[in-house]
Amino acid sequence: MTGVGSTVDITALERDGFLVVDQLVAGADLERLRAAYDEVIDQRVLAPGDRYLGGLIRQVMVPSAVHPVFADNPALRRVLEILGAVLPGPARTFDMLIYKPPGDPNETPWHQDMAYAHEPVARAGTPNDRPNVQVWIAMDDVDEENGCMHFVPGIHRAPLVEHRVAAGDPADQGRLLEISDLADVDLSTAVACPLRAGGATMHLSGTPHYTPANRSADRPRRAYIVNVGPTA
Ligand SMILES: O=C(O)CCC(=O)C(=O)O
Repeated sequence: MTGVGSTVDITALERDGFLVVDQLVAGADLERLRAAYDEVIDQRVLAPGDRYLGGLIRQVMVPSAVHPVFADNPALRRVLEILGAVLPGPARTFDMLIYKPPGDPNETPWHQDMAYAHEPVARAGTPNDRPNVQVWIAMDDVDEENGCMHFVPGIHRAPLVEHRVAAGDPADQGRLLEISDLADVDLSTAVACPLRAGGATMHLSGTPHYTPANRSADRPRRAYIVNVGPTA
C-alpha cells in the first residue's frame, strides 16, 4: 500500500490503533491545500463552522462545504484509497481544520473520539467497536514543540474510559472533552508522531490521543482532518 512516496502498513491500524503515513500529499497538491487552508482561517472564505472548541482552540467544521479544494482533493482521494483496504466503501463523514498559531497555549487534552458520540459525553464502558477512522493531515512540519499528535497504542478496543467536559458549555457541540483520570490510560507508552508537511496519522475512535500547545515562536500548526467511515 503506498502513499505519495511512502509505504503504509495498514495492519498497524488495528494492531496499534493508529498508523503514520510519511507522505500522503506533496508538491502542488499540498500547496493548493495550504492556500485554501489560509483562505478559510483568514476568513477570506467564510465558514459557518468556524468556532473555538471549548472556547479555546480554533476549529473550522466542514470546510468542504465552503471551499472547493476541501470538497475534493488528491489527499482525500488517497485517504479513501488507503482505507479501502480496511473499510467497505470508505466515505468521508465530516472534515475539519484545527489551527494552532505560534504561541497558542492550548493543548488538546487526552481523549478518545468515541467520547464525542453522545452529548455531553458518551458513557464510560461504551464499546469501542466503531470502524470509523480519523485522518490528521499535517499542512506544516509538526513536532512536539508546535503540537504534533500523540497516541497511546494498543487499548483502542477496550471499553471507553470515563471522560468529562474540559472546557466550554456541556450543551454545546463545540465542547472540549478530556479523559477524567489519566491513570486509566498508560501514558508511559504514549508515542509522539512528528511529521513532515504532507504526512498524516490515522487512528480509530477508541485510540487515546493528544496534542500539545504550540510553543514555537514562529511555526504555525495547521491540521486538516478527515473522518472516514464505511458506506454500508
Ligand atoms: O489537532 C488537534 O489538536 C487535535 C485533533 C483531535 O484530537 C481530534 O480532532 O480528535
